[in-house]
Amino acid sequence: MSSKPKVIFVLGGPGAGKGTQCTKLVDTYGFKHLSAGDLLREERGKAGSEFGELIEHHITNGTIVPVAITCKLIEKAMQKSSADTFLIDGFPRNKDNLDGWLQEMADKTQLLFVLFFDCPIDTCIDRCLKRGAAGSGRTDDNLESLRKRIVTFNEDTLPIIEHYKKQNLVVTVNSTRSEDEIFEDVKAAVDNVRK
Ligand code: UP5
Ligand code: MG
Repeated sequence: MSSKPKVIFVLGGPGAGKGTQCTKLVDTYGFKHLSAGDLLREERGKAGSEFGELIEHHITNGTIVPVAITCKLIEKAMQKSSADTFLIDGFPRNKDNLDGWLQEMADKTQLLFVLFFDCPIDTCIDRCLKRGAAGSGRTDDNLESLRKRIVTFNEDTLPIIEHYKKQNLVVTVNSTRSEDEIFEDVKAAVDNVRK
């Protein structure tokens, strides 16, 4: 058996429920959850970070931060943890991300599968706007940023999901239902690869 850290990529449009379902997976299986977006927001907030402005620009415009920055943050966070399985949430989201991961991290990890939360655009927008109205503080929970995030998802991230579908590595979960109903499918997907 491989002793490399195991990885599950978690993908889906903005507000599809990636973070919500990852929290449930952490509670049930003890995986380590690494949201690439959270890592970038944390780096943006660090005093003196040389990447703060660049990250903020990409986040509000719904575009994607260069992989060298994101991949390094993920690698550092993985090194800090002793978990054997990592949920990498919101990454890889374009070809630059995928190429960077393949170059730097693929050999050091074992990809178990890609969990794809399939969510209609209207639901994505609705959830993120509600979260913004409830005081998320996220600079991209507004209609203007959301429209851009959706375009980026359709144009740049869907091809990555297609790439992994060709390798039979994608489990698609309909994420319009209740959190608990969705989680039943998520657990089944995880249990299936751990058999
Ligand atoms: N909610 C969740 N599930 C629900 C359900 N079943 N029914 C009803 N409501 C539900 O959920 C969103 C909201 O919906 C919450 O209020 C939740 O309660 C509710 P959440 O679980 O937070 O969804 P998630 O898919 O995690 O949404 P998020 O907004 O985080 O997704 P994004 O992919 O847009 O955001 P992320 O943080 O990953 O990235 C943000 C930006 O960072 C990107 O646009 C990009 O600019 C940058 N980025 C990079 O450049 N590179 C990266 O690798 C990653 C990010
Ligand atoms: Mg999230």
